[in-house]
Amino acid sequence: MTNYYQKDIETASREEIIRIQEEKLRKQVRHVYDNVPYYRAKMDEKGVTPDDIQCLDDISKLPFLCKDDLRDAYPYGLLGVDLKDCVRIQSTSGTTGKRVVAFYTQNDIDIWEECCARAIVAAGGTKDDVCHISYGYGLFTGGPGLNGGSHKVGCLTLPMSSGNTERQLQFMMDLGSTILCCTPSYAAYLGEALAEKNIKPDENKLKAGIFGAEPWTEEMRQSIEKSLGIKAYDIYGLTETSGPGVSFECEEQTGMHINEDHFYAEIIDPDTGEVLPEGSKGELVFTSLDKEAFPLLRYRTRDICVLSRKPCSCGRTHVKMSKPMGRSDDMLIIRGVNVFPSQIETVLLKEGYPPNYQIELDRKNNTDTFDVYVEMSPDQMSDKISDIQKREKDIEAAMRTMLGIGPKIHLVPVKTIARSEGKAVRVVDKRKLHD
Ligand code: DLL
Repeated sequence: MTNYYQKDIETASREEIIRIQEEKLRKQVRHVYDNVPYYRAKMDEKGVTPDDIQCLDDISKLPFLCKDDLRDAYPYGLLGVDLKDCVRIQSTSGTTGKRVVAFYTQNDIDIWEECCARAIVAAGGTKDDVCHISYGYGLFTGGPGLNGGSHKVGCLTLPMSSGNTERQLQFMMDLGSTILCCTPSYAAYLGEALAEKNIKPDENKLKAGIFGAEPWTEEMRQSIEKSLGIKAYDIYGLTETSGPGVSFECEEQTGMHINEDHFYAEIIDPDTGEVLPEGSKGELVFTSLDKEAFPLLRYRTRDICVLSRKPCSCGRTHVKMSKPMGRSDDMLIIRGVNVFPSQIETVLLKEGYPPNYQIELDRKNNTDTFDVYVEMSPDQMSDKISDIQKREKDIEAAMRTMLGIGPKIHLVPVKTIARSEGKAVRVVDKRKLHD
């Protein structure tokens, strides 16, 4: 039987969802126009007033917001309420440029935590669970968001934060963690660390994992499920829209339900900005329908995905987004060919390698070089150079078929590639240094 955290709204009819969205949208556009001069100027420039926005289709009249706007308006320019009414700040994990700083009222926090609670319940969470949270705490939204959601569900919450793998494993085993929340790359690492201690997947009490904050493939899902003996669920979100819990997977695992009573999603052509019909692949754009402190309208996420309204066997009626297939700004262009790191991950896991790899790009004699360092598992290690060389050639051929371009593969020994406790660093692009 499917459990829901907020059944009425999670299974509401389409008419009801549209009614709620339109009502909230009208109010939100007015709120933003009256309280956020930065966005009001953008609306004025486009000649749109709040009265022009009556139904969902009217949303396309509104201007977009993108990361550059957030940088221009940093830190307070997009605030929708007085600072004294805010109770929290969170920020992105970005390492370049100015970080995005997001603000929350208490009401914003409550809604955010409810969204995370929906995700935990969809992954089978109840108040009988021990929810082990290894997302980073602090400015990053992962730890605080899932922590709040876990409290709302009534789980026994273990605020582990990331790092100190030894202690993670000890608490997991001693306290009987049943749900693990962290990045997929850290989940893979924890699985590896358990195996090194000769702890078999069925010796831990974990039943489910809620993994997100970075792209991961179906192959990676299977590998984590096997190493930890769990069912692995995806969760998506971004700091700009509050954090994790914008969308989450249910037991059907054919996409993530977007919490449509709080976020209105559109797919646009990233080049022209044109809104695309359902089922098209394009850039995901979100309008937060009820955020008070940081109410972004038509925010361009840069994440490329597809939306689907096919009925779901779990009974939830909210639209589903596919796993992000990449970001319009982190798609790699190598010798003119578009490559997403996720395609490389798919090939490697299909070929039986562990999910530890790093892509290195450089430019020599005006040509891109494309190297992929891939770790072998202990049983793949070999003393025979010819064995390794053959395997490298096999992977190169599989990559060429998938990508249309062949990287140079370097098989490296176990533990050569740095493990990540948060988001994994998959790409090192040295070409930028020479530009
Ligand atoms: O990563 C929020 C989060 C925390 C989501 C914990 C899920 C779990 P940011 O640091 O602002 O926020 O990064 C947001 O990460 O635009 C996507 O490109 C990427 N991302 C987030 N979740 C997923 C996912 C958090 N499930 C950016 N799959 C987003 C693929 C994801 N990419």
